[in-house]
Amino acid sequence: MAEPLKLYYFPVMAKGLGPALVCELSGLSWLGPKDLGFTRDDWPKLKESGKCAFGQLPLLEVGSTCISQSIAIVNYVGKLAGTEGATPEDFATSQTLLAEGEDLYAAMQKFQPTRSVKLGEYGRDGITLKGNATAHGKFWEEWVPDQLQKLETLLKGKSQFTAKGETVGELYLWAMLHQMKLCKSELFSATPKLGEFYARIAGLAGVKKVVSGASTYGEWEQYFVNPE
Ligand SMILES: N[C@@H](CCC(=O)N[C@@H](CS)C(=O)NCC(=O)O)C(=O)O
Repeated sequence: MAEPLKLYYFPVMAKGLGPALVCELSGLSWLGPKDLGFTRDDWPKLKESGKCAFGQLPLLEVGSTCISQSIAIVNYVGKLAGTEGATPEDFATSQTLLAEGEDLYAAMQKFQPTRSVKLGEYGRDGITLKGNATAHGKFWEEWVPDQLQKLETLLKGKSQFTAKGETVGELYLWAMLHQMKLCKSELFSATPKLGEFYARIAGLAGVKKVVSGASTYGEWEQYFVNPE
């Protein structure tokens, strides 16, 4: 039997949830932090090992191959498992959704508080300044609805973006939408088809297993939080 894929990340959803979902729904054998026995205390040693090309997690280790960057990780798993989109068109759609997932995540980083960084505070890098309350308000009132409407249009009246509906791009996008929905429960009130997409993916057995903390990944902490 092939060696399991090993996924290392912290117990926060942030950039871990997408890769974990993609690994679980790949049908391939994989190990996450819980079963690898990897905790935050082990991070300095792993960082020093040089296995993480950019000194950051997530890291996917496959035999002697180490893959950094969450997008590369999910694409690698998609290629191994055949979940990258069966046709050139579905492949392109999956890639589009990966990029959109990254845009949503980057925007959340700019405007939404996290467990450790409040509105208007500098991030851990000491350079990035989180938006203030006004920016936060505009983000949810203007930017987010506009992005969701564009995704609604891309769905063309369906509840899946591709024929299979479970490509790596769809799962990665879902991971970001899920983190947004935890901050705003009525997220899909103006985009019913996107709401159906969200609910359909949420109902998949593998997704339930990962999100509930019952997978090899272990339990999750919410990363983005609402202002106090
Ligand atoms: N572009 C990278 C970003 C990864 C990233 O920002 N990782 C952070 C956690 S979300 C990290 O490893 N922080 C710990 C550190 O820098 O020491 C990706 O998508 O994989």
